Amino acid sequence: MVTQLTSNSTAGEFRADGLRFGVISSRYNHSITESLERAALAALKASGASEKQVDVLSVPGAFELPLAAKKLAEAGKVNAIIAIGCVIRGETSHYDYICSEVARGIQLAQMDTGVPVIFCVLTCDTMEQALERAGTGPGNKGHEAGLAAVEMANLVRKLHGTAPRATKAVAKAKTRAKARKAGR
Ligand code: INI
Repeated sequence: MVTQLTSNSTAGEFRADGLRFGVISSRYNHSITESLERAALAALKASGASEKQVDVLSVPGAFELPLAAKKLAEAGKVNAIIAIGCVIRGETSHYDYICSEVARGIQLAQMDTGVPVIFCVLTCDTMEQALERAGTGPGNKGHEAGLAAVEMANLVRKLHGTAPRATKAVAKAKTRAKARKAGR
């Protein structure tokens, strides 16, 4: 049977049943990150995740998110991770280094491990901008990150489920073709 790669069949679902999540929050700009964390946890809960299904960790700043995410992913206990941080542009180039390394590191962590790591790191010019993206309501980026985590966890689980079957089917077809050639 061919699985249709349409948005209906593989775009993932928004149910958290049977899934486990990791939430890693940076303490830097804590007033913002705690609001993002709250919204992410609320989105997980709204998707059906109980507290037992979610591990919450904390790191000093956004720069530490990639390593923590990679280690958590490698531990093999979660289906998706939400990496939360807030970097605000200052007078120096520190901001640019942190932003690019965090984005790159998070992407590497998910590509190396196969565990989705959702990028919930605000990169803002001002605290006002950060407050706008971490306010109450669905505009909060933590909410978006929670939903993305559930969707990606479902999608990866689904794709893992179909790959071995597809591989087996191809192997069987090859065996049959060989047997036909050999006249058996
Ligand atoms: N960490 C942040 O998460 N946000 C920032 O805005 C920030 N600034 O501006 O410096 C920041 N710095 C700390 C950094 O993430 C590391 O924790 C630190 O350099 C130790 O490695």
